[in-house]
Amino acid sequence: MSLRYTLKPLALFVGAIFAIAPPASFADDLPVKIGFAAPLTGANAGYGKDLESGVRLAIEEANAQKIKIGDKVAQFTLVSQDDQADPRIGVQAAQKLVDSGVAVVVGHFNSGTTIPASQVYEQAGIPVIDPAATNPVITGRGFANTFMVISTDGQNAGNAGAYAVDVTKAKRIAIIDDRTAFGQGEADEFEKAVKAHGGTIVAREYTDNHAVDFSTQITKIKGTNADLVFFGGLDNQAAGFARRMKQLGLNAQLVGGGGVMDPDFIKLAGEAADGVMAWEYGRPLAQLPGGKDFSAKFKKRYGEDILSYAPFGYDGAWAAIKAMQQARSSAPTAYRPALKAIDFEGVTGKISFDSTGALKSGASTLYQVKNGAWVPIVTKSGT
Ligand code: ABU
Repeated sequence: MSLRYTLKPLALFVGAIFAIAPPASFADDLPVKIGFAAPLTGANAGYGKDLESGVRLAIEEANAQKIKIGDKVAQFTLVSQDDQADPRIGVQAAQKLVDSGVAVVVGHFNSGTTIPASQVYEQAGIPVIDPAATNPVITGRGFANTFMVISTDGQNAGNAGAYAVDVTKAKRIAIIDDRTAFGQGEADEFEKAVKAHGGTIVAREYTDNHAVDFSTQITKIKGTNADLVFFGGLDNQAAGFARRMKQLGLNAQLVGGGGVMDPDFIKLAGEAADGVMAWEYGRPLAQLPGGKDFSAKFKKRYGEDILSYAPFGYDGAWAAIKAMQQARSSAPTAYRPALKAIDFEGVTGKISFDSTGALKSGASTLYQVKNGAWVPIVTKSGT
């Protein structure tokens, strides 16, 4: 046998080894999947995509910084699921994320999907960091794997109720909600606070989150001579409600809870937007130390402005990354204690959790539409 024939199989074998073995730098990387779930289609898709953009930005930055987890450079990848704002699909999306081996989930957007989906994560032992859903039940069940980087409606709608009585001095308060876990939840918190501050509720009406005509409820509320109406629901319905209030001559102060203060409300409500108030979670981004930089970074990356909750998605992803870095592990059992004890200055403010996983020191801000723009009026700090 000639040397040529002896060496050929050896060369093929060595070639095959190099073909399948990744370069040393990749072999030393630690792949870490970060799950994300929110509505990416349907009426709430704008919120979901905005949140996803915030999470992706954090992941891209962490990869660029070559964050080390233990001795390895972490390679974070985003695994997204569209929960369509539907509780049943939300549970399926959560199970798909768990099955795909994510180390953490940042999500969801709706309280109605987050409440059942967080049970799936709890059973699987995978931490979920909620960047947007605000029903107090989310962190009220004593789950070890549920964390919130946004204030709850106990704080936000609670502030709204106290302010309506103590500062606006409303004497006859009406409430309408969309019967979702979010809208009804915040309306309940608003009502509790109004009553605790000695205010009077003259009407408690409801609609559903697909309704476009609010004539019946507005006519009833008008009949009570209400001077302030709280709307528990999201921006597009609140805009329709504001327009119809004006058409039917209900001259009361309209106040929204979270999810109303976004640019679409003003576009959709037109001139009926003027004077409307809304309570939003956190402090105005432009007033926070990293807020302006974050807005500029977001615009440069995506070519558009932040819609609403992207900064919370960004902070949620960084909370997980920092916890893994500190624990030197991406295994949930190993990094969960570090996540519970996390304490850092995010773009939305200080990120640290109380014993239930809720954001410590969450704030909320009252905005009002003036000359076609949302203007911050007052910020209430959390405890
Ligand atoms: N928190 C604003 C809207 C999302 C939700 O809680 O359903």
